[in-house]
Amino acid sequence: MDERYDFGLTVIAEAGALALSFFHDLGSLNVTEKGPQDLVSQADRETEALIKSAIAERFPGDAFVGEETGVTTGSSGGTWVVDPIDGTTPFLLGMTSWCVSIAYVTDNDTDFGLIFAPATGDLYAAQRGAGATLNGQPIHVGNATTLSAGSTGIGTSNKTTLEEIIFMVTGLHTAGGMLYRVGSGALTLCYVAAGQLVGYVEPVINSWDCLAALCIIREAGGRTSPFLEEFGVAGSGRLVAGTPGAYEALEALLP
Ligand code: LIP
Repeated sequence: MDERYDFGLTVIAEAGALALSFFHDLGSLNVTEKGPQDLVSQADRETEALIKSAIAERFPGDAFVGEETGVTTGSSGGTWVVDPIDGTTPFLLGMTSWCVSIAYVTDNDTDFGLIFAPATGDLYAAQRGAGATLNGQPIHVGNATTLSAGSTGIGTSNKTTLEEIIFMVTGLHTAGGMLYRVGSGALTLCYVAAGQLVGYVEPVINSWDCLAALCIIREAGGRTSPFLEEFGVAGSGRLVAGTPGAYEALEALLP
């Protein structure tokens, strides 16, 4: 496992450097629409290709799930779950809130999660049972017991209904909370791990957007909904994560 963790650290640094080189030359990017408000560019595709080919070369028996290339089955029992650029919209707008996200899963549990935000240089990392770090320093969730104690991240995408948005925002406002959103679910979840947000909720999020960050939050002392058990390595569905004391209030924000 340590071999894969160390490899993950190397490959996320390389992937982040490649994505950053595209970020510094946004004008030359070929951008297409996968759906309403859902963009993809050469940067997403080439960054995923770099990660996927490095894994296939080093661990040919491992399975792979990536936002841009879908599922590649394996024989080892391990699966890499990758979002090459989470926060594609802020990335394409020249904003810094985007990241590379890599999780490694065995036996229906996440062994480690790595999230690198190249534009700021921040690396969030956690191995199951070993705690969570930001740039090598331990991080912990906050001690909020109510939503009014701080801000809460709310995720939306073209899969979110108007009713769900109204329900979440009404609940948060009624509870005295504040809404926080920067366009990257993975990175916002890391802010929960670092004690900067009370929690995060999203009615439908993809595995590649959240599995790495959920491992980081749990290792930082937070509570998360059982996303992997409920939806699997390549699934999507509801997500609740936050401080243990505010978890139930966060859960009540989803219809
Ligand atoms: C998106 C996230 C967004 C989240 C969406 C979606 P993308 O990913 O960053 O914050 O709410 O569910 O997954 O398209 O930027 O990789």
